[in-house]
Amino acid sequence: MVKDEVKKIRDNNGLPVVALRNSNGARATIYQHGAHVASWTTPESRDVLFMSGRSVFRPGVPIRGGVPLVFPQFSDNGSLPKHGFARVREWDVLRTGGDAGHGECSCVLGFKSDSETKAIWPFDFSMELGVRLGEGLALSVVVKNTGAAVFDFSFAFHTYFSVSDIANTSVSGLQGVSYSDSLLNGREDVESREAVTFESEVDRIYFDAPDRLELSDGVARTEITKRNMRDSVVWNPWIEKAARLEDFGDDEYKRMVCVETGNIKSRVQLEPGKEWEGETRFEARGI
Ligand code: TA6
Repeated sequence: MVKDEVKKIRDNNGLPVVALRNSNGARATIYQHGAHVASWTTPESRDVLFMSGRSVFRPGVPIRGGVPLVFPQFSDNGSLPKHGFARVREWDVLRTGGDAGHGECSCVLGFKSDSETKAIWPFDFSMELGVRLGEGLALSVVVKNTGAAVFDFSFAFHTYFSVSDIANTSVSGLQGVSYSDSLLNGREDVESREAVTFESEVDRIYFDAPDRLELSDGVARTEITKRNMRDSVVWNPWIEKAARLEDFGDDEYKRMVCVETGNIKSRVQLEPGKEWEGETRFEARGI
């Protein structure tokens, strides 16, 4: 059996990273920059998450791949920077835990409002991201209103999954679910297909999506579950958008898909002193 470990290391650019290694052989790395889960490898050595070969790893710049955290604004739906600020801020490591025979090792990162966040979003809050690495990967988030004024926010795990070929990739579980198509100015419709497939750019927010979706690329499956989160997003940039993204390779759209979980359309409203918690889990499956 492999010895479990939780280590604080630095990446090639000197950025601090928490590296988790479970006794079952699973591994994950989490950047303090954005509390960003950058990789997750299963006990069978399957690399489940996609990371762009062109991603920039620098303070103030979002990482392209893994699990960016969207907070407190989704996309351009408001006056804040795109997808908010949580993904470009430096987080603290609050706690770490080896698996100690429980089959899970973990870490918790935290981030609080400060003068920089208050200059653009005038609220007091604290946030924690919990990462639990066991048979699968569980991510939990807690947002607390530590101020005197009520606020509302969007939150999402903007997860990039690695796929062997987008042409064979499908996301099932969304049939009959209403969505807004970001490529058609938010036009709303209902998903008619048993499985969402990819022949061009796809960028849809599914409202009140089921808590369990399945991603398949014909070689492997990943089960994506969520708790206390209402919406899901499916995104692949396809050829033209991939070419426009500076930190993304022209052909990389063939090897990734984002399946996101969060509260996007239905923003969370938090009274002073209250907290909100949500969770998403990924389980790797065979075909
Ligand atoms: O969640 C989908 C989306 O909002 C897309 O519209 C797409 O642009 C993507 O996120 C990536 O956004 P980013 O700011 O990371 O380039």
